[in-house]
Amino acid sequence: MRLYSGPVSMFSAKAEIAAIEKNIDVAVEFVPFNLATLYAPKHPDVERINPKQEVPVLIDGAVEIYDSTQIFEYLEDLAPQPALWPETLEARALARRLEMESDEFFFPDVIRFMPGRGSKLNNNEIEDAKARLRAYYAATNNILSDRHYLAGSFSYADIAFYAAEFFARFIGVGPKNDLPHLQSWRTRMSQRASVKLVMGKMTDYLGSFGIKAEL
Ligand SMILES: N[C@@H](CCC(=O)N[C@@H](CS)C(=O)NCC(=O)O)C(=O)O
Repeated sequence: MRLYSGPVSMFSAKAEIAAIEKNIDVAVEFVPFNLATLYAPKHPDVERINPKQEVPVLIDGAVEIYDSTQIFEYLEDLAPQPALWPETLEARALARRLEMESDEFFFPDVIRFMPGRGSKLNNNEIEDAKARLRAYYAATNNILSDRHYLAGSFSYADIAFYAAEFFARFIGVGPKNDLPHLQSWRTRMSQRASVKLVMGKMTDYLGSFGIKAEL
């Protein structure tokens, strides 16, 4: 199995963490990337397989897929144990909802603050995005007030939000230190071997450019 990834691709990190959690051997290959020109030139396999020309892209024999959430589903079908969607219908629905919201609602606001992008926002847009992020952190802290993981058992929802929140923190729009359940959850997550390995690589990469990131 080959996973095309990028050294600061949080979507690819999601896929790699999930594969490790499932004890699936995966060869991770970084596509051309640098902090100035980003993802250029495109890797030929990424160009061929993903019409959006984004990583992650996964090849497993005849299977060629892209998109971190699609990859989650494939890994779950391939290696059902340990299960990374919760057991009950309700908890599974919640995990899927939170996984989607992290990718499609939370992260797009985070990425607005990437250096080079923020300058395109006017003051109102910046304040609105910051308010949405604060609300998201508070809501997540509430969810975690009676459980160790977002949908009860450790799931893809946790992997997705950890990767996105890591990104938010290193670009300076992470949560304040007044959300204890969120903080405990992060500590719990950062102690997982999969997270240490994958996010540790990203931390080292960023550190080599003087950018401080922390698990
Ligand atoms: N919805 C996609 C998003 C993937 C995505 O945005 N990938 C970024 C890197 S994290 C990318 O490859 N961008 C290519 C580009 O900016 O040219 C997923 O979940 O995999």
